[in-house]
Amino acid sequence: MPAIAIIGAQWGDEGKGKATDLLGHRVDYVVKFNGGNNAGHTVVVGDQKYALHLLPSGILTPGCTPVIGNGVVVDVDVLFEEIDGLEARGVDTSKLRVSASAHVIADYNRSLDKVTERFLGKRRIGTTGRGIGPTYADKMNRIGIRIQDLFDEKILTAKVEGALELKNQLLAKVYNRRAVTVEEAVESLLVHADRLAPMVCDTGLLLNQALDRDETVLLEAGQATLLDVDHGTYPFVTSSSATAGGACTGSGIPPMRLDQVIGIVKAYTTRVGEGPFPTELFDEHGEHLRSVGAEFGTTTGRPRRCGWYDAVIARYAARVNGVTDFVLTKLDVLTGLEQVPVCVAYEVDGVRHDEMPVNQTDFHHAVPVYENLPGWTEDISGARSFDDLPPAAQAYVEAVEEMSGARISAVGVGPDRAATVVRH
Ligand code: 2SA
Ligand code: GDP
Ligand code: MG
Repeated sequence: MPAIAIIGAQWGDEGKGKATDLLGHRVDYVVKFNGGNNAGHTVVVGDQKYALHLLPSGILTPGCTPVIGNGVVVDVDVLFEEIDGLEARGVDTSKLRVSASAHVIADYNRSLDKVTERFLGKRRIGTTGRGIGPTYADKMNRIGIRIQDLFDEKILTAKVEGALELKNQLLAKVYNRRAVTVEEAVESLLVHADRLAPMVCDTGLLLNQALDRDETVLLEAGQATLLDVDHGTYPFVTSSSATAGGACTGSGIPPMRLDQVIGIVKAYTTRVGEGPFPTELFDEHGEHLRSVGAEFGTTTGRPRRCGWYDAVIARYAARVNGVTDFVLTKLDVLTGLEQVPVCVAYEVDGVRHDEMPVNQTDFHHAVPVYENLPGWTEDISGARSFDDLPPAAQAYVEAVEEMSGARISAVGVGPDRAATVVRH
């Protein structure tokens, strides 16, 4: 399988990091293609726990080359903090390659993200405050700073001047903040330039040449389908393309070279930040999922909103991404529940919807139609084959598979790399 994409099928935190890490030993390159250090992937290897943000999860697999693709926005300070943190724990990061065309998160965009959220008040998005939105806005506005600009101070200064022209007006006139000087912005952008230089290359060329040699490339999404700027619950989304299409634009690998799209889907649903969430629970069941599932942001520590599995969303993700296989994660978290409701459709103003309503207002009013599936009490964390699962857990997996539009190839039964039931 030369090119495989791993995509989040819900609102993120489905366990993409673990899935990527699991496949790591079979692949030559792992590519992050969207987002930045808003992402948080927790990977557990034996008694070691790693929280990755900007670095692709493949960095933990010796022999695998991690790549930061052109679709990523890079906070260079965070990049080196993360590299130093991993090196201190004995992880070799020397193979890392960074796209010359990736955009850079400047200090002023980090500040703008935070100040905009405060300014929006009740209309805030609930961003991670990492400067993601303003940096992608600059990219689309064609006033962004790219990695390659960091190696020519004259060009960088001219670009920063251009970027700050409007921004300083906004900061001063709307947000009542002091203006940022070109000199201070350039100085902070250049802090790590020398250290960064040897890692930078044309990653699109690198990856296509690897595919020409029949090597395997794994494209790892940050965030997820419902947070995608085009296909998500806009405006409560991130600012990048987190779906399979984004895997191509964010890496330079053409669509016809993608062989497999793996959708990662949790056995229930979570969301962090604002925005609609039809199956959200506000009772003791929601509390159960949050505490047993340890549902707290990997990047910000925010408690995640929790709810039942939503098959409408899963079918939507299967369609938008062309999912060939699902990995159903965190099935163990459902253990002990008498019954497990699963949302099979919505009702909006008395009308049944089997597909995601295209109109955002309808989605805000969607009332889940539930089917109740029997629960199980047996500890499933030691299961390694489908037959090891109790009949009710097997039936849950089969029912969810039937509803969700693609086969479930693996099931997660614990955070550890090994705690996985492989079916196909
Ligand atoms: P941003 O910062 O502009 O990307 O925020 C916009 C929306 O995207 C959501 N978002 C996320 N949702 C889930 N997980 C994410 N990563 C971290 C994690 C989050 C954390 O793995 O736990 O630690 O809080 C992530 N990143 C962005 C965000 O909540 C906004 O709704
Ligand atoms: P990502 O952003 O999609 O990579 O997901 P996160 O790492 O933010 O959140 C997923 C969390 O669930 C992490 O803490 C993982 O260690 C954990 N996890 C992944 N798969 C499983 C599983 O099958 N069972 C349990 N109990 N935890 C899991
Ligand atoms: Mg996460």
